[in-house]
Amino acid sequence: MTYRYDVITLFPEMFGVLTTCGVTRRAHERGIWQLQTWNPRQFASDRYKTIDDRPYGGGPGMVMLAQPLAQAIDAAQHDQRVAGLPAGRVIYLSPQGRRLDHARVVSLLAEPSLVLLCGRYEGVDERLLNTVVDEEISLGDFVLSGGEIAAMALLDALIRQMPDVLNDAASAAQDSFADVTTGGLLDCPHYTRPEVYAGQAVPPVLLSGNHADIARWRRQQALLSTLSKRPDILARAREAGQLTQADERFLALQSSAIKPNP
Ligand code: 4HQ
Repeated sequence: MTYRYDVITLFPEMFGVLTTCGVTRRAHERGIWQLQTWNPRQFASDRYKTIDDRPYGGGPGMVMLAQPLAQAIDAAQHDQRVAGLPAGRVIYLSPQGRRLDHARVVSLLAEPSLVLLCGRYEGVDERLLNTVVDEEISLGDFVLSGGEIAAMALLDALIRQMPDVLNDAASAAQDSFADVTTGGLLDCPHYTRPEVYAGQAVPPVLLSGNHADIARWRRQQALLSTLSKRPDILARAREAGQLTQADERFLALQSSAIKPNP
C-alpha cells in the first residue's frame, strides 16, 4: 500500500524537509508515501495572481479567496483519481479544529489519500470551509503563522506509523508507549554513554544485564513520570484496563512522590 498526500499551500518549498531529511525521507524514497503540492496562486483568476483580499466587515489582515483554493483542491483530487486512488478527504489545519492525538493519527492511516489545506493570514473564506472541507484539525491551542507546520507535523506523525517505516527495534521500543490515548504511558528515561555525566550516574539496574529487572524498572519509571506529569493520561490508562495489579501496587506506594510539573 502506498499513501498519497496532496497539500494546498502558498509555500510548497516548506514541505521539502519531509522528502530530504530522516525517517520520512527514507520512507519517501522507498515509495511508502508520495507528496504533491499545489500552489493556489497558480489558480488565481486575475492577472495579478491575487489569492487574498480584505475581510468584509473590516478588521486587520487578509482572508484567502475561496475560488483559487477550491480550484487547487479540485485539481489535487482529480490527480488522485487519475492515479487510481479515491479523491482524498479535505483536512483544514486550524486552531478551530479538533486537537490532534495519536488515536486520530492511527485512524487517518486507513485513508490512502488526503488533501491537506494550509491557510495563511487570518484564514480562509468561511464558505470554502462550508463547501469543501471535511474535517478541521488543530495541532494545539496556540497560533501559528500558517497551517504548513501543522500539516508537516501531521504528515510526520502519519509517516512514522506506516508499516515498515521504523526499524524493528524502534517500533518494538515504542509499542507500549505509542498510544497515550488508549492506555499508553509516557516514556521512561533513556541513558547512553558515558556512565557518569555531569556528576550523574546511569541507574545501576540498566547496567545489571538482568532484563526482567530492567523491564520492571522502566515500567515503574513510566508510571512515575505519567503520575507526576500527566495524571490525566494515567487515569485513561487505568480506565482502559492497561494497569496491572503490580502497577497498581507500585502506584499505591507512591502517593507521597507526586511532584508538580516544573
Ligand atoms: N494556524 N493548528 C492560522 C494554526 C494552526 C494550529 C493555521 C494559524 C491556520 C490560518 N493550524 N491559520 N494551531 O495556528 O493547526
